[in-house]
Amino acid sequence: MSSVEIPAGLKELLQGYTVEVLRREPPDLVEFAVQHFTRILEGQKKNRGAKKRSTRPARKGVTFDTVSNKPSKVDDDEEEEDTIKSTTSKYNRRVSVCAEAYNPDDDEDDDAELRIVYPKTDVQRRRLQDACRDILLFKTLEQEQFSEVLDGMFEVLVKPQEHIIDQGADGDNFYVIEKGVYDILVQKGGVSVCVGKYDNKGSFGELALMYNTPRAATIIATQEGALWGLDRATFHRLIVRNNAKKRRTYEAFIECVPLLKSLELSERMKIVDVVGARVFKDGERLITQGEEADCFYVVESGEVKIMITSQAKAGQQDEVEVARCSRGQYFGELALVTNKPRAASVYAVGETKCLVIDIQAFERLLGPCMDIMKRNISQYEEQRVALMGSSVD
Ligand code: 1OR
Ligand code: 1OR
Repeated sequence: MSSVEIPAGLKELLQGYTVEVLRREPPDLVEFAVQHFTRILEGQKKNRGAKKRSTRPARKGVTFDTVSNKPSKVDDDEEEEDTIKSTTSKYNRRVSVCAEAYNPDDDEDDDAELRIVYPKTDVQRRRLQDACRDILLFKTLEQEQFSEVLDGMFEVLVKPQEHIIDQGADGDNFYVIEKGVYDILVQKGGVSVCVGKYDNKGSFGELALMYNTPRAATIIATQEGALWGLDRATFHRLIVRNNAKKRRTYEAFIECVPLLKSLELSERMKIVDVVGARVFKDGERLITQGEEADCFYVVESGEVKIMITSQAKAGQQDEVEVARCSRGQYFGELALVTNKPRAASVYAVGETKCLVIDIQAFERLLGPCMDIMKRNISQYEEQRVALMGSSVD
């Protein structure tokens, strides 16, 4: 049997072309192919020249004029890089793109990269920024990378009952929710079970892109909604690569968080992949008693104080400090475990940095630590009685 060797780069080259065809929907595929590959060739030539002048790796891209749909150059003095400008199309969400093997330390050849910019109106950009403000995956990005993420996002409007993601499918995009409610369904014993929902905030679709795995759940819109998508290649270039840095930064810290000791190293690293780092000013409130919960915290530096409001005599409200947490300790688990509102308010004491995990990742990754958390939770009641007596509500 004769064997055929596939030349290095062929797959990526053809996939790049396919992705652009699906995005741009050109009327003439052959003419578009000529333009597409000519631009790549020119980009490579230019890049080789740039490399001779500088040892800094340069990213390469293709430029589209949004209006004429013709290629045009965008000068970027600083970066010497070209940019794809492209409008969104219905195909953006369904482009099935390559399967990069997951290797966070893999420093791919930047030459093959395309930087995509979806032009946005001021109003769209503001809405996008609002939607992305609390997205944990973006919380460890440098400002420049974050701007590139925003540039690369495209708007997706969805209808009730629309399947945004189907379990088992290939991963195409990562999504940030602007509005809408989305059910999370997982197949259990051949039956689709609703295991949670996203309610007008959050993000999903990162797992298949991070680990090169089939989609782990089905996501269905329950009402009309709006999402912002980020394609696989851009997600890989900006988020997955940043994860490699995140792992190096947090590896030592996460190893010494007592709660996580029982986890395998790989399980701890999966937590690092999805955490966000947030810094709080002295006195800032991180959690408000009585509110709905959507995340869990581990203190990285500084300290927090836990305050309980008791409905004291004559309707007066008294906030009493009941505990403090410092480096390596966690809080915010109680409401997630009991599915109740927050039992206490939490404030930063001095500037405090916390790692934050969203409720879905908490449920997915911290199951093995549940016994420890439940044991500690059972002590809260004893401590409550000891601290505040039985008159507290
Ligand atoms: P994805 O790329 O695999 C489906 O596509 C997305 O659903 C997934 O990324 C997550 O972003 C999101 N288990 C797996 N994926 C989940 C889960 C989840 N929740 C949301 N997603 N679990 C539910 C936890 C509430 C665990 C189920 C056993
Ligand atoms: P949460 O999600 O309810 C507030 O948000 C967090 O404060 C809570 O999770 C715990 O992680 C943390 N009672 C209730 N919550 C406490 C307590 C506590 N301590 C820490 N938290 N008590 C502790 C006493 C040492 C009982 C106080 C009356």
